[in-house]
Amino acid sequence: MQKNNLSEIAEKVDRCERLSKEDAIVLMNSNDLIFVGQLAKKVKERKSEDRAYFNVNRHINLTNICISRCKFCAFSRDIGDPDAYTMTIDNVMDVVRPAGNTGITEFHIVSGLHPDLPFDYYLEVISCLKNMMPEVHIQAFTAVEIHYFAKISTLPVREVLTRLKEAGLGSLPGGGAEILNSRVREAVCAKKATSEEWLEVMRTAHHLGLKSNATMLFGHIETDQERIEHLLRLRDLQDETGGFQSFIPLPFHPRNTQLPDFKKPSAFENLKMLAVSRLVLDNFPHIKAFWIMLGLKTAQLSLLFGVDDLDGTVVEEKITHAAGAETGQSISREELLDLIFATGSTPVERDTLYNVIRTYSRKGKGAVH
Ligand code: V47
Repeated sequence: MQKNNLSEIAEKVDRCERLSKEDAIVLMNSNDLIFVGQLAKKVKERKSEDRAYFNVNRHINLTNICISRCKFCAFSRDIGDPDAYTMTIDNVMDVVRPAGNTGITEFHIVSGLHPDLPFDYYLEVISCLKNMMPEVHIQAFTAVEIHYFAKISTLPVREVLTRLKEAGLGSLPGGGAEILNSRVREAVCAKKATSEEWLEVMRTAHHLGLKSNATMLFGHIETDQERIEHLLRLRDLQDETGGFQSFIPLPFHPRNTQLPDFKKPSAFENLKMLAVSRLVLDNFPHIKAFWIMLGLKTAQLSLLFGVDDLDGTVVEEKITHAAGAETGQSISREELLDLIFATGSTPVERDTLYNVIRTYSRKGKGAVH
């Protein structure tokens, strides 16, 4: 029965036909990972041929103080906790200065919802970074943070985004989406933007010409049905705006969180989720593997399961490492290249907006234009 359904889905994929919610559930229920992966690979190749994108970026988390205290988060702290921190503008400049001659093309900034920092602080961070390194793209502030800035500044979301854009913001990261479902959000992250608010911030950003990513935090209290609904809500918004660049499924890391009894999703589950995402999100240009959360081995394999993008050199990562990630915090360009070549893919270094910086050939790993 399932085999029949799977072959019908395969025919749809061959005809470039959109998959339904029911199709997506059949895929989620299938244990035929290789079959599902092959389908996803076919779609990936249609979109990106044999390319595997990566970028040279640095993650920065301005503060871990957060009023939201989501149950899945091991990173957040209250004011006064011994390991609570907030970076001053000078701290931020000191951290990024050494990146100046590394060929970095992106700063990726995500932080807690601080109770006291004014909106002007965030504007200043962006404009100082832009002044210091004007050529580096700033991808900063999740839709949840933008929604929070609107609240603390009493400005409309549109105005918040406009001012950040004028200060030098280039695009929005995809975090804070978790599962776009009110049951799940009320249970695990009740104090922050709702699903509708998250989507509305993205809609507004896209209308202002800011591209963004979208994530999904999976492997906690959500059902398969809720995961699929999450994908479909993103697909609907993408039909409307076309502003999403990549989708990044994030496997839940339970250690040190308020949900410690969950197990980290297995490699099997991670690869299936990445493949199903590629198949359902037919209007998303890219599916990205965040190796920090998946582990390097699964991230590498994911290039054969629908993924066309690996994030990134990263340099320092706090959110997943607070929750027990066993990966390193950074990877060199050379290591990324080796890992991509081994899968038969062609590594393409990109900037944040997917402009090609360099295509690498197997031999000298030099530029091929
Ligand atoms: O929003 C928090 C998630 C996100 C845990 O846009 C957790 O290119 C797993 O959004 N286990 C932040 N995940 C990271 C993020 C991201 C990462 C890489 C690339 C991009 C992009 C975005 O991490 C949070 C939340 O959804 N998260 N705690 C945890 N214990």
